[in-house]
Amino acid sequence: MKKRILAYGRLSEVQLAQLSREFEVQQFHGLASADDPEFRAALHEAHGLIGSSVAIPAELLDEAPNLEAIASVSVGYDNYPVAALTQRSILLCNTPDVLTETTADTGFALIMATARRVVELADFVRRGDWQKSIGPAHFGSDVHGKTLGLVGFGRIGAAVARRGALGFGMRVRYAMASPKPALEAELGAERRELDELLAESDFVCVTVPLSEATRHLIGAHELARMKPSAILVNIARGPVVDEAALIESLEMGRIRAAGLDVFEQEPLSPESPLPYMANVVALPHIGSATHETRDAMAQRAVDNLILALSGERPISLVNEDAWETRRGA
Ligand code: 8YV
Repeated sequence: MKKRILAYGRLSEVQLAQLSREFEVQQFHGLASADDPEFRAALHEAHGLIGSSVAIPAELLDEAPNLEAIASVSVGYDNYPVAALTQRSILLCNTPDVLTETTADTGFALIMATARRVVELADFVRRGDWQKSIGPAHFGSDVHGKTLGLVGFGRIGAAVARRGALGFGMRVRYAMASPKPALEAELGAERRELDELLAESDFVCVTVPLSEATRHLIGAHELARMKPSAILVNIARGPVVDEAALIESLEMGRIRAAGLDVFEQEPLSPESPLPYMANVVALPHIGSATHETRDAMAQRAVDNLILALSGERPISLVNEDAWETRRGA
């Protein structure tokens, strides 16, 4: 009998057909929450899950006695109860690598857009306010030759740094990561304590994963360390930055601007002032959102799930310990 999987992410026809050859597939289009009664009921029989952007709380696992693997269409796994999954030997798979360059492109787009005030000034033209040659009130600041500080220096942080160092002649500093001698040699990057990096950087780009250790890592104290001319970019997870403290810093002119792809609440609450602030560029979590990359992520998740449910090691596995127990079992 075929194993049963629940699919709640966007998959191509080809990917669905690939899954259907192996499994009984039940699709949930537009699933907003794991609380959905139909989804909860289906969990009882499910061996695998594939999807993203839906938080799976640990309690829900009691309703999924047959679950063997989850293939998330994302690199981040803050939506999953990793310890509880490992304890039950449920494999958690993610999609690193295939989205690194695209997400770094998004980071750089935010660096450029905030520094050169691209969105604000495009709006200025759209409103018909461009009546004479612009002056210093509309000037931005240079990106090339400046100091780029990466908070987190994993795959995506390194890819942003590479763009800065090799494309824009930027000095690269990094914090919240173990020493990376190869990247130091390649990019001239230097490791700093977080406070030092914040004080030194013209652009602070947050790329660290969300965990209890990084929740509100950038708060009022950290923002106060930044130069008044500096710009904060967040392409990681909203809760890594204390949003209330950030709004206050921006309003008081304690930092110059922010480029944000992620927020404490997503979709962003209509009450949030952030999208309406002239010195903020707010994007709807588009980090990896290109046709090519989302397709590659979905394919990686499909491949991970097929391998996991046929007893083979998935390509990208978050909880190695669960694999060890399953293999030993
Ligand atoms: C999207 C992401 O949130 O991969 C991640 O961790 O943040 C994203 O690419 C989404 O999960 C895409 O399906």
